[in-house]
Amino acid sequence: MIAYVGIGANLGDARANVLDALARLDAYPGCHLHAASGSWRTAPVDSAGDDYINAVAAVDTGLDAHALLAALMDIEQAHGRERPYRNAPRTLDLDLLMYGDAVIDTPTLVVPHPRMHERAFVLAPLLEIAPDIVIPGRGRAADCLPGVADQAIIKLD
Ligand code: PH2
Ligand code: MG
Ligand code: MG
Repeated sequence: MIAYVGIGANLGDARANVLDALARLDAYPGCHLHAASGSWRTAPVDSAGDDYINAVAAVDTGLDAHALLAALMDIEQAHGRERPYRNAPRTLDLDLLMYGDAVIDTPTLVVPHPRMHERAFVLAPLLEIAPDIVIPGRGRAADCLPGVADQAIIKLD
């Protein structure tokens, strides 16, 4: 199964944290990194603090969606993630964006991520590694880009 994971950080050495998250996803039991976007500097959306560094990973995994979510939380914890309030600045945030073409709606996990189609910091890196991807229930990710054109993002070298 190919799952797409959104990676974000805006606390500490955010750029290094994003790269470390990619390495940890590749090393995690039952997961392999299939593809990774570049890093993007993005203005905070509904959130305070510094600009974020964002990326998206495609993970080839034998884990089911809930086990993968637990793996993501495990990796966040390895970076000392704290949650003092909603959308607080964070050392590392890993969001399960898509799990194949599955539609999942449980109290602990909603897939596709309900806001991914309205966030440039998700769509731009996702389209780098999956230009033709369709978000179940939303349509082609590329068609969502015009709706987020006002959000400031810059691809880093
Ligand atoms: N994550 C959020 C809220 N706002 N803004 C940017 N630019 N990047 C993020 O990763 C992000 C955000 C909640 O997880
Ligand atoms: Mg998030
Ligand atoms: Mg999160």
